[in-house]
Amino acid sequence: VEASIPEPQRAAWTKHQIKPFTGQDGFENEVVRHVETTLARSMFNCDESAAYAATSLAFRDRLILEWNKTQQRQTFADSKRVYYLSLEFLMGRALDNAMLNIGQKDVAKSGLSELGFRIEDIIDQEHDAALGNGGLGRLAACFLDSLASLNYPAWGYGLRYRYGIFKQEIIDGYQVEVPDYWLDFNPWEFPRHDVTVDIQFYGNVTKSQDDSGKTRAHWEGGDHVTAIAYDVPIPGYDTPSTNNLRLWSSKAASGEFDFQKFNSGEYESSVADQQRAETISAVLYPNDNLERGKELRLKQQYFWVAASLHDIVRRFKKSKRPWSEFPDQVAIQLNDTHPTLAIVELQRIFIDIEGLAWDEAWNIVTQTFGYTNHTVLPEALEKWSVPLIQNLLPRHLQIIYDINLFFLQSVEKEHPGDRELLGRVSIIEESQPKMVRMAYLAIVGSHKVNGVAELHSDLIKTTIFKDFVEIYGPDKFTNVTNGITPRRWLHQANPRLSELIASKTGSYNFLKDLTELNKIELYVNDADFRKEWQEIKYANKVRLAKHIKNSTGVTVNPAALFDVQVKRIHEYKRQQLNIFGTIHRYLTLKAMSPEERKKAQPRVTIFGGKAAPGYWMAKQIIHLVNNVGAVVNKDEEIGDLLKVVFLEDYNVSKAEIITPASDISEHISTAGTEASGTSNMKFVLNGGLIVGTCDGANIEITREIGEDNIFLFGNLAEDVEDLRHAHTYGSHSIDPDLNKVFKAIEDGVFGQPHDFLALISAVRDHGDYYLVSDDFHSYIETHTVIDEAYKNQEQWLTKAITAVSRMGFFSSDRCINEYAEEIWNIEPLKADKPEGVKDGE
Ligand code: F55
Repeated sequence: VEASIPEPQRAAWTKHQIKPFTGQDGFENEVVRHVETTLARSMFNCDESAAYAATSLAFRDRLILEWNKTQQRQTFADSKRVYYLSLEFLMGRALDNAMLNIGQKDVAKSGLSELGFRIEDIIDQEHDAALGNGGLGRLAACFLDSLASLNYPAWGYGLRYRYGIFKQEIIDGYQVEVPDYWLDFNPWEFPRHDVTVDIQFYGNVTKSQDDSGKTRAHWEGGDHVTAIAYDVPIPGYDTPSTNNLRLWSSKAASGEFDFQKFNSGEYESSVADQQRAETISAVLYPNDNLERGKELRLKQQYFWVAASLHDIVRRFKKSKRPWSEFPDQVAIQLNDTHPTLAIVELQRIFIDIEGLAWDEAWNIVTQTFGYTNHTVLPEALEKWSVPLIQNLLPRHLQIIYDINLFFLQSVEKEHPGDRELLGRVSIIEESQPKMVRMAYLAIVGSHKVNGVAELHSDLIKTTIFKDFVEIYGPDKFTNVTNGITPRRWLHQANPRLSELIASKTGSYNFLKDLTELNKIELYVNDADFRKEWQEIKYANKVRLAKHIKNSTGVTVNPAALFDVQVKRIHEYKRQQLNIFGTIHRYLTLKAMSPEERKKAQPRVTIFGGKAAPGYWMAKQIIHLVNNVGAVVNKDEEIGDLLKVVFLEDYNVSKAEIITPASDISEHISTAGTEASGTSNMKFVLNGGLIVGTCDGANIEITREIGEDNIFLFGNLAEDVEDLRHAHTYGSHSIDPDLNKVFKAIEDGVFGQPHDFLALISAVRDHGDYYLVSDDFHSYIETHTVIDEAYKNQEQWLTKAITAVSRMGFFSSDRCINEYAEEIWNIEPLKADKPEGVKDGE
């Protein structure tokens, strides 16, 4: 490519090469230029939203220059790339992150100030990019940050939803969903109208024989939709490397057919076709940990997977290498089973389009893919009905059957006569209708399968994927414990703490090697350090208190213990345990004498999180929290001793305010149900302690920070099955303290009890699947221990500092390095330093 540009032209291009702005002056120059030309405004009508737009455009220009260089470098170096396929990227805001990663936030701050703006107000103008539900989507976003920061050649592939996760409003205590139209002004994406892929649906399959007598399948007819690429630059921290997130948008294929329709007066049906096509990328499905088998969702999956695969194959073909080298150039990671059709699509491209033999193709396919599992909950394991796939993707169904046939033949060979085993591991479930088990297809089509925390990885090996460990041996299954990016979750969310840590560790290098946090343990007894630490936590609580006041009207005392549970609302995450415990606290306070009350620890219990729109029980939990808040918060007898708030519309940018302000955060899932959790890591990294069950990454956090620095409670995963069995077949007695809570609810203390009866009967009458009663006593007791521990502020502070100093392991950088070594086999590709330039210059 490089050699094909003749010298004189090359010289002209080089002479006019665009240089990134430098210094405050250069930055201001760019802002004013964008205000006056790109936005066609002036200093007389530049409001905060225009200032945000111009600032973003100034930074976007810089990012795209580095993006170009990074992509050229990767192409010339011919290096292996990893492609992270995820239906969700929960990115949050981009401007603050871009400024910090490029190292120009100070410049922007003084520049904006000189132009008459406060940088915080400008940052606050940005609409979150909320293309995800929760942990799975946010993990993908943290991974992109780490991949770029560590200089790995990597692309993300996703869908450009017109509507991200809905905006949540709380009206009369109930959740109301409002559409999140976020694309009105999005300076962070580059439409690539020249990068398109034609995507086919429906139709039928015919067979033909080629000259050598081999049969070839042809997928013909059906509907066609066009995928258009939108690129989002992903800057690394303190490196010029800028990776790419490519999001696909759907639009009607502009074929002759439409044109004819249009001309023959069928204007309306031509517009309808267009709308049908655009529906594919219109909206993010708002369910977390639930799969509902809707055709549009399957269309989304295939549309995105097919566009991404064709893009990857097209890029590989430019290298003119033989197909056998495909896995040396390409690693593809499947974020859960949502992109599993990629396995089938690549096999189809190889055998139907490129003419490879089945075995040769399949060998390449399995070397290319890795699959990450994020859940053991049965209702979240994807299954697609055979008739649905047959209709939408007829050729893919044939290939799935062939994959299954060859797989079952190989199993039969190793385990002759074990028909039960064949039935259990078959990719096709023999139900009515038959179903395709996507996790099994993902396992069979990948060379590595990983869980996201140690307990979870052990559980998938011993429960849902046990037979596959038997078949493939244990080495195909591995663990990569999740991590979070310290750039966003410490440096950006908690700049003062980041600065304090830098002052003691000697630099900001801990943001690149988080294990350097251990250096602050030396200062755990340093009086000045401790004082400053405490002041920072207090300031963060004051900030959150203001947010609470503004958004809910409730006044909270920043000196109280802030107890936070923010995450998607789900019975397995047990917000109901928290609110029952909070009611118990209220009843206990009410029963106290004024003397006793004086000794009680003031507390603010903070909830936040969205319920899937169709998840009725989750919505009842939100309603109960709000009703309890309404009663407790106006009870003058209780005052500051207890406040209960539900924060509306929890999202990434709100998490950046909430996370640094917790004293305690709750990670209280029924043991064995939360695969990892990642907000647990964020809270501890910001100097908050955890109350949690022995579940997911809580266990590894405990191992790292020490059991004196975490409040664990409740039954263990290994006992859950027996307890559930006992509920169903033995006598099931409810914890007496919990019964008092139920009685108060039933007596109408928190409003009309009618709505809340289902929450009570789930525990009392329907087997208490999530073990709320079994863990209630231990939960209440642990909170009493927490109250006492918090009264000893000095000891509490020691715990918090010690915990932070030991959190190095939970960086997503560590996590990505493990994927790179164990699964992807890729190396970083650094930009060469210009000759004669030393580090630090
Ligand atoms: C979204 C859609 C479907 Cl169909 C299924 C699941 C989801 C989803 O959002 N899952 C999710 O967030 N899973 C979480 O992944 C995190 C990252 O690995 C884990 O920390 C967390 O335990 C797990 O629940």
